[in-house]
Amino acid sequence: MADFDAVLKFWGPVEADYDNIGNMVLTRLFTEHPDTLKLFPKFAGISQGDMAGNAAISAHGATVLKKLAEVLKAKGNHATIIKPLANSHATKHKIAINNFKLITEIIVKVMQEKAGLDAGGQTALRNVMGVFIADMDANYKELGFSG
Ligand code: MNH
Repeated sequence: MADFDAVLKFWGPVEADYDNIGNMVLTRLFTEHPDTLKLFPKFAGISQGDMAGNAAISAHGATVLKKLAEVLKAKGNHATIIKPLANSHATKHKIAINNFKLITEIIVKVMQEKAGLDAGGQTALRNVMGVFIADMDANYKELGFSG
């Protein structure tokens, strides 16, 4: 089975609860990698203990996961989805590529816990994110962003 489909097989529980799963992904990213929080000016001042119940974090987590769903459902034909994303993350948000590797491992763990993502699904998700990150990086290089 193609990696995109192998991940989509486990997407139901994520899709059913974008706000909560999205919050879990970002809260865990900010907790395990505190420097990533500094990249989000709009979340400045939110303490670790308040993250789980923070509506703005839930809303942004949902935005990220919905965009990831678009990428998964495009099954490789994602150039037009990735281009504006690379543009904003390079030129506006200034997010170095390594951060996408960090969030990949967080999404793997959260989907393992909340969606039952099994070993095959975890490998498939890492593969999909590897392609996503390589394509983001190619766009970053075109833009001259060294991240
Ligand atoms: Mn990210 C905004 C998708 C990973 C930091 N991100 C957005 C937006 C989408 C999005 C959609 C809103 C539209 C836009 O500005 O382009 N982001 C993703 C996806 C992944 C992702 C699909 C990976 C999966 N983003 C990351 C990572 C970081 C990050 C990793 C940093 C650690 N993103 C941002 C910041 C914004 C943003 C900062 C702007 C937030 C705001 O102020 O509204």
